[in-house]
Amino acid sequence: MEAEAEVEAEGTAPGPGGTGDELVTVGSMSHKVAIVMGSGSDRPVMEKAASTLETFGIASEIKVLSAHKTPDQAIEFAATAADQGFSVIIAGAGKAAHLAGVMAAKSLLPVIGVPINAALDGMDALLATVQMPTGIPVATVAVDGATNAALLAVSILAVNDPDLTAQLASYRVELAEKTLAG
Ligand code: RP5
Repeated sequence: MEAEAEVEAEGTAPGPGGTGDELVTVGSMSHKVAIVMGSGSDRPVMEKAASTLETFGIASEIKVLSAHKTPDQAIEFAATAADQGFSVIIAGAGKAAHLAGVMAAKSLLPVIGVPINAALDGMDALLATVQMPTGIPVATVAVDGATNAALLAVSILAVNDPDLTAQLASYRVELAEKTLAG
């Protein structure tokens, strides 16, 4: 009950349209991350974001939405993502990759862009994702960098979540140990 009150106070409870069933409680906080991609062909890369979030106990929902093929649905999702209880949007797309930009244009949530290598070694998608005009930022990770996108989402969510911060610190310690072990 106390935890519920805290969640409501923080404004992270699901809004209208969100069932709440997908939410996973991390400490006293609940987080839900949206993972959107321009095509089903992006799924093998973008599923790494979902699995990374899962290791931190963070719920995610994967959706295929194209800035070009399903623009109305993409815009509708971005415009309602916050009300659906999402705290961060991770958007992956290849080629002329406008999906992350469209998400950022229609949502005030932090948007993390993943350029997908679908052509030209991903350079086309990298530039399309990272070169946002001033005022509408997309935090862009490396080509096919879905794992880092998830870790950046964890960092964002951890700012007001000490338990998640502790998990992230443990992750970094393990990473250092693995690196030193060669
Ligand atoms: C982009 O074009 C998608 O994000 C994908 O990376 C790429 C190829 O899409 P498909 O032709 O496989 O649908 O829109």
